[in-house]
Amino acid sequence: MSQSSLAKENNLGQILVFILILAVIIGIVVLPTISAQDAESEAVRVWFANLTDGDVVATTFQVQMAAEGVTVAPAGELVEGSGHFHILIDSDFVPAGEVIPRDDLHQHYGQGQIVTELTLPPGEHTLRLQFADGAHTALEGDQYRDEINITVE
Ligand SMILES: [Cu+2]
Repeated sequence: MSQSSLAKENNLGQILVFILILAVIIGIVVLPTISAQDAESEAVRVWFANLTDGDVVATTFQVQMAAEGVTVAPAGELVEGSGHFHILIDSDFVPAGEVIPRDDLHQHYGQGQIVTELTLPPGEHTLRLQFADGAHTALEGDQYRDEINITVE
């Protein structure tokens, strides 16, 4: 083996070691930071706590609402990361940025309630849970929504 090809091989070895060290640094420092950020943005969730899709319930039934990553608070004040629940009965979600209407099919829980009772006529119904800010404005993203189909007997 000539001296010049030996020198080339040494260089290649150094480059490989350098790449390996770089990969380890990325693995230790960069990737956990990225996944921690993901976890943070995924942490918000709202859902019907005591009902699941396909449930059969009596005409009058209890509904429990749960939230994770946001604070349930009375309406009136606009506080980042907080808001209140709405149950939409057989009605589509309100688009993000729009104010949730107030009528029989759009129930506001503006005292910060997390449990309520509904009375519905027998048949199949779709319940949508929508979390909105202190001014009743629907928030962006599926994490602020839940949807179930139930049968009322
Ligand atoms: Cu509201």
